Amino acid sequence: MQDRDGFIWLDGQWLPWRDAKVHVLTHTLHYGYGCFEGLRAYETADGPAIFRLDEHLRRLEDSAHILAIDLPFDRATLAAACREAVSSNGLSAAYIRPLVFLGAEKLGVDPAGAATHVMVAAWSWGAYLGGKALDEGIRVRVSSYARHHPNVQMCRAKAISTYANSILAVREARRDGYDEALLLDTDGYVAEGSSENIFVVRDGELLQPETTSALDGITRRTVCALAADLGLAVRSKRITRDELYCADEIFLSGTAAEITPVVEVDRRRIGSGRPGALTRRLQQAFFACVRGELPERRGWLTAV
Ligand code: PPE
Repeated sequence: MQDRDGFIWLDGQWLPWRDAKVHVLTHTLHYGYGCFEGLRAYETADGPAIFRLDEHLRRLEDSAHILAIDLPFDRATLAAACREAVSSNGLSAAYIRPLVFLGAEKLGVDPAGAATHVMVAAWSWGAYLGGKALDEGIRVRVSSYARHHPNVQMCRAKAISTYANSILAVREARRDGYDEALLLDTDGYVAEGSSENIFVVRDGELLQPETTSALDGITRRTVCALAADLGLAVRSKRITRDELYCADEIFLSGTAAEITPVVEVDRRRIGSGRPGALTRRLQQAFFACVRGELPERRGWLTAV
């Protein structure tokens, strides 16, 4: 990632890509305390536009607030940095990464005295789970690791430290020949993928887990709204592992993963073993939406 041309925003300044560095004694590098966002800009008929920019920045503020970190920049400044990260790097479509971290002013677990820093970078990032994932679906395994209990790590914050758990899970899954991991909560109910929320379809009904141990995903909220547009209600409930096995359709939602069908869980075929009809409809609505083709949803796009 480091050896590229372009510009990265750090603490209010645009730096040449290769010069956007931190010291090895950076607090967040040692203890993982900080938070981030992931957004996408899509190509639309009116040029590149960022999808749900305001919602993502609001979640970044919420994440910082949960971690009791004072953000040194307001939403308008960060919004401008996100837009410019796309335009100044000449991107027509992009993944955008704002990150809040604590600096190298001091070490020791208590971060008092470490300054808060914010960076924003953008680059081109294709299909997150591989080229075929969106069309053909993926194979997942239920992880041997549980997702965080809300009193261990609060999952409403998109905190850097929650991702060590995601990394353990995804590495285990990939080593075992699967594409992605699904994590249960500490009570044994379905929580989320290592970096996606999950939806389940059974008998025409769209179900999702409650978000106690899962990120309150913005793509998840988008899916709920698009389902409502199609006349479908989404029900939030506790979902068990065997409900997954008996689902007609399963899909994952996330900014990076977009809408990825799941065709196998723990070596059990889901539905026909092909992406389901409802998954396809929601996928089509989603891509139409992010590309600005749904007039009633253009308000979710911010021109770059
Ligand atoms: N759960 C987790 C744990 C998660 O990381 C993400 C996003 C989601 C749910 C979906 O949230 P949303 O993007 O708001 O719909 N994961 C981000 C990080 C991916 C990465 O590898 O980095 C993302 O998709 O941007």
